[in-house]
Amino acid sequence: QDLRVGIIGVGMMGADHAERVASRISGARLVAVSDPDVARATALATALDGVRVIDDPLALVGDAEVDAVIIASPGFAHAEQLMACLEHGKPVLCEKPLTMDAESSLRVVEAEHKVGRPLIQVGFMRRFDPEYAALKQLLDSGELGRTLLLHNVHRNKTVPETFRSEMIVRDSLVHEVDVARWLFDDEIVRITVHAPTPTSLVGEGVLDPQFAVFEMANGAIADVEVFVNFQVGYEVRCEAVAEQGSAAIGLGVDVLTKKAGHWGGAVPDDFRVRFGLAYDIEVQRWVNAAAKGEIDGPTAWDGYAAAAVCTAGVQSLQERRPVEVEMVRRSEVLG
Ligand code: ISE
Repeated sequence: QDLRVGIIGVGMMGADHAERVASRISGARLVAVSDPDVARATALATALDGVRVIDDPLALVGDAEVDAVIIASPGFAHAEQLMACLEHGKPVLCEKPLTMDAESSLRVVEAEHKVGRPLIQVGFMRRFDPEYAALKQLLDSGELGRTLLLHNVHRNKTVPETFRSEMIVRDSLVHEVDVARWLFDDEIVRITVHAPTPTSLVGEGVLDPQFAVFEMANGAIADVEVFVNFQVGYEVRCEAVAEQGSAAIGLGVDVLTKKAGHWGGAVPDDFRVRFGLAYDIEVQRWVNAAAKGEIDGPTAWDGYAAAAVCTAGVQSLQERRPVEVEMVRRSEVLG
């Protein structure tokens, strides 16, 4: 019996997941979609066989024919939709950010804890990217000694005009927040977000690029350049520096081509290409786990921790100073 999946939000990412579930994921069937843009949802449902449009996202969550939910709506809509999934006891894969700030994320973590079993998986897909996974494995093996530093680069070709300075922190930088927590297996205790004079290619008041420094509880440091209007294409790199060596991923070394006086390779346009395989692996593993009522990936706690760091990050950006991350202790909430 296939897992019957409903998707809330069929913008860029939701539509990508819809296509993925409908065509590439085994053991799952897309049965319903919901989007405030009903025409968009209807067009998508019509193109795929056997998919219903349910106007109200909360009705989709409660629908008897929906076993599990993918939330790909904008971040501000997540809290309510996640709570509904918990009420109905339905496994959910929620795109990042979990919610818009630390407080609301903590409420989600607490509500899930009351349910008594993990139902929420957060869409930090980089953990499933074969390159990142290999880096994690290498660092964990101890072969390079203790990891001291991470250098990260995160560039988008362009973003919509609605993507303001705070979104650069909450929607883009948040990935490196998760990567740093995951690779170091540690919490971030302080964050500083610097902003050089912005590129002239963004709207008034948008701070792009940004340069962030994360200080880990164990004393390690990660730096990140985020530049979401890079113009060239989508690039994500990470270099770990350890006591006995370094390791880098995301160098884009694919097929090196020489053509008409040039040499090089392709730069992808966006994350759907660069992380296509990561999303496939993420969703397949989520489906396999959800069929058993489980999750298999970043948890609501990871979403909360990332939200707490981003809340401090936005403050740092506004006040131009290092900001301590305020987080409750894990044992206080989860026992
Ligand atoms: C987007 O929302 C994502 O989540 C991508 O993974 C990220 O790289 C991009 O910067 C965001 O705009």
